[in-house]
Amino acid sequence: MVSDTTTITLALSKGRIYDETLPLLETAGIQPLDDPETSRKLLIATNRADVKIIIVRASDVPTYVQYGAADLGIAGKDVLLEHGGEGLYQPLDLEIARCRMMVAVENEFDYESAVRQGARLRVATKYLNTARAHFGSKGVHVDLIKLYGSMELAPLVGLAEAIVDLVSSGNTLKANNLRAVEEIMPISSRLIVNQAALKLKRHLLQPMLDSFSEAVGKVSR
Ligand code: PRT
Ligand code: MG
Repeated sequence: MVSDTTTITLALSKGRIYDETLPLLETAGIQPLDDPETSRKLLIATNRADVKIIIVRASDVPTYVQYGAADLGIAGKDVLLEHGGEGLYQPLDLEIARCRMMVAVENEFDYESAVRQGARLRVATKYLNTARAHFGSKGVHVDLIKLYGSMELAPLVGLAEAIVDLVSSGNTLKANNLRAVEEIMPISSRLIVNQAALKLKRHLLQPMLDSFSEAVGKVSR
C-alpha cells in the first residue's frame, strides 16, 4: 500500500524523537502546524500541503512505514532491531535520541562470577532479539522474560537477575540500586523509508533525505 503520490506522510513518536526531529524538519523547510504534546491530534498538518505527520508509539513506527501507511519515519535502532527491518530502507543514522543498550544488575549481584560459573541467568527485557543475540554470542545461557516497560523493577522484586535496557544519564539505574555491567551497543535513531514509496515518490522524498543528510553531515545516496 502506498498512498497517493502527491503527498508524503512522516511517522514520528512523541517525546524525545519528536523534539530532536523538529530542528531537522526545520532545515527541510517543514514546520508542523500543531504541537502533539498539547494538541492530542494524531495527524498533524505542516506548512507544506504535501507533507503530513502522524504520531504513533515509538515501537509502532516501523510497522506504519513497512505497510506504507507512512512513507517514512524515525525510529530508534533498539526498535528496528526488534522489528527486523522488513520492507524498510534505512538510508541515514540521524544521530538523535542517543543512548546505550546495557545489561544491568542489582549492585549486590555478582554478575561476573555468575557468568564465569556458567549459571543460567534470568533476564527481563523489552528487547528480546537484541538480548538473545548478545548473550548467544557470549555463550551465556539465559531465560528471557518479556516486559513492556519499567524493566528496572524486575531485579528488585526477584523477577530476574539481570535486565537489558536503554541507559542515557544512568539516573534510573542509580535510583533503583542497579549498575550497568555490559554495554551491548550504542543506540541512535534512524530514518526509515518504505521501499515502494521511495520509488514512486522519489521526487518528494529525495529532497527531504538530502536536507536531513546535510543536517547530520552525511550523504544519503
Ligand atoms: O515511552 P513509550 O512506551 O511510549 O515508548 P518508548 O519508551 O519506546 O518511547 P520513547 O519516546 O521513550 O523512546 C523513543 C526512543 O528514544 C527509544 O526507542 C530509544 O531509541 C531512544 N532513547 C534514548 C531512549 C532513551 N534515550 C532512554 N533513556 N528510550 C528510552 N529511555 C529510557 C530507558 O528505557 C530507561 O527506562 O529512559 C530510562 C533511562 O534513562 P536514564 O537517563 O535514567 O539513564
Ligand atoms: Mg519511554
